[in-house]
Amino acid sequence: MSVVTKSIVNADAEARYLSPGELDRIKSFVLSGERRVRIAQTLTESRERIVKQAGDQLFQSRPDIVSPGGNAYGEEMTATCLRDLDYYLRLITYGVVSGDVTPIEEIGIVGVREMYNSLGTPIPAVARGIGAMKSVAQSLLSGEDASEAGYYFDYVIGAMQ
Ligand SMILES: CCC1=C(C)/C(=C/C2=NC(=C\c3[nH]c(/C=C4\NC(=O)[C@H](C)[C@H]4CC)c(C)c3CCC(=O)O)/C(CCC(=O)O)=C2C)NC1=O
Repeated sequence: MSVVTKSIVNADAEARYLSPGELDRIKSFVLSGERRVRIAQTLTESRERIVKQAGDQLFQSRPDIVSPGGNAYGEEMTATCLRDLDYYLRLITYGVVSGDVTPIEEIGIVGVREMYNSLGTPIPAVARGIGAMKSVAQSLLSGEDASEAGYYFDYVIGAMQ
């Protein structure tokens, strides 16, 4: 939910106008809109490159996961692993656009530890893959945009600790 939707839900629950504080937060959300959309566009346009380069970095630093017995061993499993990275990049663009981690949390974080544990997927390696996507993505963005985007990557990485 964006700060706009959230504020309206809260205000209407009390049948009141939006408070000055809420209007201030909405103002900064609106003013940062162009930047957030620009970041999401760059991430979306560069998604293949970001996922591929991050995957290469991950498999170089953790060759065990793509070796026999590894969770991402074999063409199909490796492709599924890259697909998961792509899923998280997509969710990160949702977060960037809405200025809120809630969509990332609801779609990709709730229950994720249990899921990966049941699949035998090493969670620290997933976190490392997200970290690699972060550095590739940040290399494609200007300073301020890179740090804004970094916040959402860090949120996913933190949730996987
Ligand atoms: C949008 C929200 C969402 C997420 C996050 C998601 C993840 C997800 N990853 C899965 C599998 C998987 N995920 C991985 C990922 C990896 N293995 C590794 O060693 C690496 C560290 C890592 C890649 C970075 C692999 C290899 C599988 C297949 C495991 C198997 O079938 O045994 C599965 C099981 C079903 C399937 O194969 O599709 C789910 C549900 N699905 C969703 O709908």
